[in-house]
Amino acid sequence: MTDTADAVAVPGSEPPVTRRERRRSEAAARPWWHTAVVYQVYPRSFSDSDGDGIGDIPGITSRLDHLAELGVDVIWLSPVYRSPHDDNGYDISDYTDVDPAFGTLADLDHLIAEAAARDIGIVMDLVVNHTSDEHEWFRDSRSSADSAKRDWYWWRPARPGTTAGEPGAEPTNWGSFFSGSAWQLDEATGEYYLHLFSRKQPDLNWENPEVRGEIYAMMRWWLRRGIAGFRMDVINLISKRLGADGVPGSLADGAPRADGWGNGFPQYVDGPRMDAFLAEMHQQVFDAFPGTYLTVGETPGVTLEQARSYTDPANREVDMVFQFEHMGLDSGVGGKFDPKPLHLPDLKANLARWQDGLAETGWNALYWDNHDQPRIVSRWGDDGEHRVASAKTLATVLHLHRGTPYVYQGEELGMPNAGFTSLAQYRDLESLNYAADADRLGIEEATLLRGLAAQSRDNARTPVPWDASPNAGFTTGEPWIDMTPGWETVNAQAARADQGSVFHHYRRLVELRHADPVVVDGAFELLAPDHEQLWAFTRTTADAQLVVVANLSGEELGFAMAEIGLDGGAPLSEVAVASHAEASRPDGEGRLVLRPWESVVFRRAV
Ligand code: ISL
Repeated sequence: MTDTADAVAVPGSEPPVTRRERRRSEAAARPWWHTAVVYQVYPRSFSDSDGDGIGDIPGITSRLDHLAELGVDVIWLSPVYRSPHDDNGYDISDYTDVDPAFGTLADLDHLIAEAAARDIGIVMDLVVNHTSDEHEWFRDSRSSADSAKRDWYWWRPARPGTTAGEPGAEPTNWGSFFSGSAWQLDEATGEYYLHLFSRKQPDLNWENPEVRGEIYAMMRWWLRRGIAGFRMDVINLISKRLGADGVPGSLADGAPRADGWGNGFPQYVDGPRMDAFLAEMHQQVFDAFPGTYLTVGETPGVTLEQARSYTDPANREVDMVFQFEHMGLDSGVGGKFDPKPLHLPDLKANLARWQDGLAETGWNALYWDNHDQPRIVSRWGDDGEHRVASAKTLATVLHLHRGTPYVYQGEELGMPNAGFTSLAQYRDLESLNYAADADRLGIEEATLLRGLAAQSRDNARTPVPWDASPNAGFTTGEPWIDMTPGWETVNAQAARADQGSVFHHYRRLVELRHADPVVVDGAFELLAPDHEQLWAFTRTTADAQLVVVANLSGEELGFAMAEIGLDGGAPLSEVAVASHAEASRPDGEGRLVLRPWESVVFRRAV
């Protein structure tokens, strides 16, 4: 068929353009981050250049060729700002300087330049729901009730009729994300300050325009250094119902949680001024610069409806958000440290719901792992016999959904969980606080260790294994946290040398996304939703279709294409990417048998 025969009338265009031309111009109008793959670096554990056992910025720069070979477009850099490191850098004491443990601003400029030379942009982590209690703003704010910055944070007196400091005197019953109350009494003034995370992470008061002005100025300062955007930490918590001007409701207690504290979510998740704050930020920061930036909001508890509004381009708020619904599917009655087995249809249905929900408006961020989650191959794959195949297959299903995929360091190597067996090995404050609470909650040590081994954030925070030399080439010193066992064989050098490795599979997935517009644009349709081993779906554009079939089990899996709604159409003969060197294909009767944890992506014309 010629272009002319394919002509369609496009309103407002004269003369009518061809379908192919229209696709071309739509592709040109597509934001660059639609075709991008983002790689998250957790600096402390990536690569150590100076032998102090802590990863640093020169270490990252020295490993850029690994990322260039993988083909990723963007690095999301977890915090490298000055910090007392109560929460590994998510407690910031100076937003415009680099922590000495990680290097200097000059090192960071060098990283930005070296990454740019490889066509890789740097996205900074924006942590502005809270600062460190050692930030000068908070020092000033806490110095006296009359401080000019008092109102930059949330200070409240003890509950009426109580005495400050006594149990139950906290302004509300809200529990922090990291165990205990979300309020901390400050003896100097006898008032409490709000900290949704650790007590060293006081929440900023976004109602105060001076606070917002400082944050926007800081963001512009970073954009001027040549970064590609921001990942915004817990950004949907910045508008709070705390009796601020014009905000209804205040200081309401929340429903009890498993640990006895109250759940304050309704008072501070997606608060009344969220849209206004994000739109103002967009206008004050991103509109002030030419070019387009990647913005991704981390949004615990976000609903699909809220996400659609946050990511609707017409609202000019953020490009995409990290949703958490799928991360909760294996939480048991006691919460995340009391995990239960995953029921695969729930996971498929959840991601499909988000695909459908953001198909017309908005955009998805796709992830299995980050620095807060256990390793996906251990969580929902098989980190024993089928480690390689299951890591590849989990990668395939995720990357073939519509949205921007995020790869967390080490995920591309199929790294398993940390394998810690004693409490002394843990470093993360969330895990340590939980352990400290275990007695009070009546949790026995064996149960505690099982919960942590499955779900601790430290599972993702062990050093990246680079080669088979001591400490896997991560450091010449003592690593700040134990290595994940098995690095002698599971390491980047070995993976790069093996075309059948998880690394090369990720590389092929990235390459496919860059080469094939169906991966970016294709409409998503889930097949066989109730199947408990098979994850199958199609991605379809006007001229091509991808058929994804994945066996999410350690058993061989046979089925007829017709059974999953795939009768007819062009034959499935072209394999776009597959987990095994020799991909299984349907036989003459349309029956396909997949090996344990095998996945195949077929491509055909429509
Ligand atoms: O990790 C979690 C649960 O185990 C989440 O509740 C997590 O705390 C939440 O998603 C917010 O995460 C972000 O902000 C925190 C920081 O500790 C996390 O590392 C960060 O990703 C506070 O800044």
